[in-house]
Amino acid sequence: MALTYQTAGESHGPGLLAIVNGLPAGMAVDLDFINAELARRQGGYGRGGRQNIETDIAEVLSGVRNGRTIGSPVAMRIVNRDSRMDDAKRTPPVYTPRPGHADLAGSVKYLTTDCRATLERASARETAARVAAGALARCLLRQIAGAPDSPGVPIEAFGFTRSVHAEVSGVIVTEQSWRGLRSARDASETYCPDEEATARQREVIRRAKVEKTTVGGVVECHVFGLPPGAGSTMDWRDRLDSRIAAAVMGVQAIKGVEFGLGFECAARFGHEVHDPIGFDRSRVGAPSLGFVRSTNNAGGTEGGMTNGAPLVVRAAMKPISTLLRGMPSVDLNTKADAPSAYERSDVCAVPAASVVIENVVAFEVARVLREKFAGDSLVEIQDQYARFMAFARRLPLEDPQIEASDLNPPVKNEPRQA
Ligand code: EPS
Repeated sequence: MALTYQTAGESHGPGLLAIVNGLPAGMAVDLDFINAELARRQGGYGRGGRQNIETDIAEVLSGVRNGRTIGSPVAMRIVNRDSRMDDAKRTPPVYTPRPGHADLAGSVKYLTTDCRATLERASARETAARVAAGALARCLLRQIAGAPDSPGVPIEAFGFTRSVHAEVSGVIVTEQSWRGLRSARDASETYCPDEEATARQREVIRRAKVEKTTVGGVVECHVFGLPPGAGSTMDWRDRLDSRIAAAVMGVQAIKGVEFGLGFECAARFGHEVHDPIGFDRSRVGAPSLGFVRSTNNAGGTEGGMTNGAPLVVRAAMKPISTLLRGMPSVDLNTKADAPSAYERSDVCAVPAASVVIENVVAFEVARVLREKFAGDSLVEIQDQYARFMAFARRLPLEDPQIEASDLNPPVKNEPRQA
């Protein structure tokens, strides 16, 4: 069954909804984890006043019984405390579109000069619902390798702020270091696991605020514990990298996405780009099956599939388009020049975007794993996962059919009694 999600809701409407379909039955739902991710998304230096009003908590409306999924769609609701969309005084029409926002294109699309309806849905408030969906899918990632008789390594995602404006952190993230870095990230006001870079990033955000402008940056996400072979090379729509790119580009204010070395690989020779393949017998039990790469320029994906190395995705976020200083624009009613509208907003939402990207990337990973390891219940999926890993570790299989029956003895068909 396909793992999918749908969100609904406006920034100043009554609330947001996320509906996740295709989760197996029997999966433990860690609501504390989901809510911790929602709280993290609300934080970070540079956020505006809205986050002092909201307390994002996911309320599960369906699909869960006694803390476990039952196979039906899981609907989650996040209430908007600042709900006032129908109050014309507090939420007036907007006639001067903000350059960089959905205002102009959306108002023309819906044949109105009021940008309000479009901007309410275009608002990045909606990312709260995507974080809830992604964090729910991460419960599956953490349990998929957990077959009772052969427990494996849980699949974990780790996102952080790489840069704000030109203030870049050189921090190196590895399979060994990421858990420690996660604590450093959580102690950082910009969600960057590098104290010195955090101070520089904080300063550039502060400066942007003083100058009544906004600032963007780059966020990075790593996914650990992935086996090779998830995703597909057979159809461009099923490639893991194309799905992740679509999911990441679908996040508000994201203008670019890259994997591993990314755009830099275009300026290098082949031998300087491709990651040499080695084999380490002592690591056969790892999710990578013992295949080792001295570099990870591919970012963990080759041919649209995981290759056993950690997935590394980066996304570039533009500065938020609501500027206190305004930008040249026109009044859509009169067509006369007028500065763009200002509404309370964030100066920088790069830290929040690192949480969003971490969760939307994780959802796509869960989606391809769900496709490879089918079944209606978690135990079936865990069993398939363990079986696949067992086969892969035994490669080369002499005759896959015989090997398969070896692992799974066929049920004998007794001749029917007359
Ligand atoms: C946003 C404008 C601001 C942000 C909002 C995204 O909202 P408001 O106008 O109510 O202050 O705070 O983001 C969120 C509310 C959120 O939870 O992330 C926009 O126009 O995109």
